[in-house]
Amino acid sequence: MLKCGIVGLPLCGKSTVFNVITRAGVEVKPYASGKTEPNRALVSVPDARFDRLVEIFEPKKVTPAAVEFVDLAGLSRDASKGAGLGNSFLSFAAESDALLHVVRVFTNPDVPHPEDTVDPLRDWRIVEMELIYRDLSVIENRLSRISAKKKNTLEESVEAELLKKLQDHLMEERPLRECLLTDEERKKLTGFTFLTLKPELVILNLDEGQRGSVPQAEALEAELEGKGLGVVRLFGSLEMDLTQLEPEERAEFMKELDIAELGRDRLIHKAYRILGLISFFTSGKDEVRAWTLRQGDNAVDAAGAIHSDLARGFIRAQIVAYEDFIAAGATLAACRDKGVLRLEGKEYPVKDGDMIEIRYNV
Ligand SMILES: Nc1nc2c(ncn2[C@@H]2O[C@H](COP(=O)(O)OP(=O)(O)OP(=O)(O)O)[C@@H](O)[C@H]2O)c(=O)[nH]1
Ligand SMILES: [Mg+2]
Repeated sequence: MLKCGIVGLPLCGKSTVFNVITRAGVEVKPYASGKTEPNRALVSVPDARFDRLVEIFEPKKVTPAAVEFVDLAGLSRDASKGAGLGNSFLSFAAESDALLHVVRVFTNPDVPHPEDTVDPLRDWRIVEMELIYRDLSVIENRLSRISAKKKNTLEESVEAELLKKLQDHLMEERPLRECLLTDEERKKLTGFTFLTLKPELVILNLDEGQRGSVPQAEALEAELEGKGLGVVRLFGSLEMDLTQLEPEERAEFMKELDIAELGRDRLIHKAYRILGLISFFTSGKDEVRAWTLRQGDNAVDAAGAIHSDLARGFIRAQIVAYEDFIAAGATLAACRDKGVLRLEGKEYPVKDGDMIEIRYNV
């Protein structure tokens, strides 16, 4: 299951954003000290194509694609040196596939700010530095373990060389995602769970009054754009209230407040995209299901996602793109007539929206 960890300074609105995304209704209050397990929830990825397939096949069972979101304790300045509650939660961030980084833009006099003033760019940098320091300490530990050995294998020497390159990069206060790495080097690093190598989506948490030009938000947006990081504006508190309403009531309320679309759907889509994920579908009378793969995965990976037997006994994959299926009249027979139903081999790179049936023999 793919995971998104929610990070940010204390009291920036992480649990609020978690509730917006998951509709879980977790209590919004300062993270209780002594709490050792984060809030977690599975979220179905909204997908109009999937909804359409359900209408067409009228299956007994429907299973949309899902991502797990994890609500962590706030990271204070010096968290990596043990300050605050957030440090012990860095391990949960490390096991995430991507980070959602919440930054406070709202000015609520009732909610104290750990740095006293509202300054999104500064706050984003503080947390980014904590992530960098944590990666540095992981590298230092590993390097000292390697150098403590009397004799190193060639593999260890190569690894130490690579880690030193990353260390130099981090020492310049730059995240690892900005470090040029070959595919081979990346492969060597898969055993590590570097935080600054993970895809990151920044969420600006605004008050509903903060519309149009918000100079403080723009300063951070400009910085992130330069770095190629995704950023989304969200009215955290307002959207959390909206999640409590019935759909009709919600629509009415949104009209009154002049809100065109829910930030929630936008956010989930963007999170899915920055994770580099794609969906493929299996569909029939029994079940319509959306499956998650990484961009670049092939037909055998798709088979393996469904069941290891299908990967082992893989013969061919029967594939039609969702758009072609709909255009052909939404039956496989019509797709066959039009020649848009194809048989593909193991190496076929699966595309977002492929409808797949695996032919196998075990
Ligand atoms: N006005 C306003 N208040 C907000 C907004 N988002 C969060 N708050 C308030 O800020 C306080 C903290 O919100 P949380 O979502 O608990 O923040 P958190 O980051 O999870 O806090 P910790 O887990 O303690 O680090 C609550 O009182 C929220 O009601 C917002 O968009 N606008
Ligand atoms: Mg919280």
